[in-house]
Amino acid sequence: MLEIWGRKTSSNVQALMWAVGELNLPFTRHDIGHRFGGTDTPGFLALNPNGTVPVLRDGDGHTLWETGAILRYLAAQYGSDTFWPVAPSPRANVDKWAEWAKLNVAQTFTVPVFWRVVRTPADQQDPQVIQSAVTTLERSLAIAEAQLVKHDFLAGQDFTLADIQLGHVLYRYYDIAIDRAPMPALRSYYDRLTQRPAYRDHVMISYDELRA
Ligand SMILES: N[C@@H](CCC(=O)N[C@@H](CS)C(=O)NCC(=O)O)C(=O)O
Repeated sequence: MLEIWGRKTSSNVQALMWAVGELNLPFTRHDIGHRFGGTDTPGFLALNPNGTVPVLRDGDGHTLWETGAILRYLAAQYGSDTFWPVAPSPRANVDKWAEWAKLNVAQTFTVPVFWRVVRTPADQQDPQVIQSAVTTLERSLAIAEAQLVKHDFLAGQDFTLADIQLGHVLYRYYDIAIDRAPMPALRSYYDRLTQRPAYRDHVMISYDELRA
């Protein structure tokens, strides 16, 4: 049984929970972080000295933090050979796109765009700064668009760990009030993700409680 610490409105927790849902794994989850607090207690800091969510423990195994490492653990332990290939070369291809999506999409979206639009009071928002951040983000999304013109998923024809790292960002990207560049293959990919039950359960959830 997986034990997970982290509020469900955290984008990193959402990536983890989406993977847990796709892999059909039983879990218990504790609401920790943001309005729930609890990340600065000695007990939690003993689990994760960074005081961040998510944290995962699988049975009697190591306590894990860092979403990318947690996802790779779950994929290696429970994923199929298409979700996380065993052979080093196809695995590295999936890993390359997963790492790329975490660094170039999630990190250029969450704080630079989402926080400025949703977690900043309207009278403190700077539309030019937001637009510039969206432009930076969309330079990376254009690379995803080129991939998705060629095949159904980010790293190839199969749903993989790389789609978790890219796709968990897209619900908020398409939901918030910004001007978006047209990217038809990305939009169609997102529409297909919204048909996946685990995506609906763990990613497409309200972020109202995060609003400034
Ligand atoms: N590099 C870490 C970042 C973790 C992180 O920043 N988590 C945020 C939520 S997405 C957090 O703990 N925020 C404080 C809170 O929720 O109280 C990872 O990828 O897991």
